[in-house]
Amino acid sequence: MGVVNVTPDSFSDGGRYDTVDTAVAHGRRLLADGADILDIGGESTRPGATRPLVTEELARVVPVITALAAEGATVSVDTMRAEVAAAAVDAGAQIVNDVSGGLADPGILRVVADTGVRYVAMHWRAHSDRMTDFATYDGPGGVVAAVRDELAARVDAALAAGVPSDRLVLDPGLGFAKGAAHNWELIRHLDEIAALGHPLLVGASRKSFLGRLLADAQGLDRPVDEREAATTALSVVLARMGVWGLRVHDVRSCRDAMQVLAALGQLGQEGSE
Ligand code: PMM
Repeated sequence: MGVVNVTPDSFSDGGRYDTVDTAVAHGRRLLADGADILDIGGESTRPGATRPLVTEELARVVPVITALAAEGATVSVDTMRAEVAAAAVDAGAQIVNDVSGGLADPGILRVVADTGVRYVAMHWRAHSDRMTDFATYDGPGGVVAAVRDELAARVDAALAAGVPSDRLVLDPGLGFAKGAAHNWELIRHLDEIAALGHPLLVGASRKSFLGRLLADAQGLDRPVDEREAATTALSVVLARMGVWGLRVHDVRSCRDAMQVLAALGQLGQEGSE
């Protein structure tokens, strides 16, 4: 899954594709690089970000989705808002990727149920301007048990709203109300999230826990655009763990790595998206 952030302020690529033309061109490049899905979003969720108006979000994503879906791309819309999800599906999106798992705007679950699209429910606790206040996991089982149980509750909410079970994909939400140690712990124990019985999507690409891992001798985090090799290494590990989808910025290097795995017979039958 290739990322198309139509935003002025995303942490990794904010401002690079924030017009319709640059975003569509970027989407085409990701498809040429081998993306199976384009994830198109108009709201930055980097820590501390403030939210755009609904009208702004709609104006950012709808024309880009319309253009790329018309060219045959499988599009997911990265949104927490029911109104944006509905307009995106009208414009041709086949997947709703909701980083809040239905908590930010519960009406999104009804949109998904009514339209029959696939739904990615990510683990989330609060909007980006406050999420670092919620990065505590003191209960028994720590972060893994908490994320598993909170995702199970989102599955229940989606099913109750009429979303069929086979339309659900789950995501542990790396970096969302989680510190670096939480992210690594979740990756190590991803099988416990997979045990909920739904395919998994994971977004690790260029995130700050990789910048922390690769910090220099002065303790300065590795810059965002120099985390690609670590991202690719992690993509290989995640694919071998059997995840359904990898949400990445550099599709080409991820795809190359998947081809190496496939050549060695080490990719699951469905492969990773
Ligand atoms: N991460 C970001 C945005 N959307 N969606 C899902 N399902 N999973 C993620 O981990 C995720 C996401 C933030 O990263 P970005 O600013 O590079 O888009």
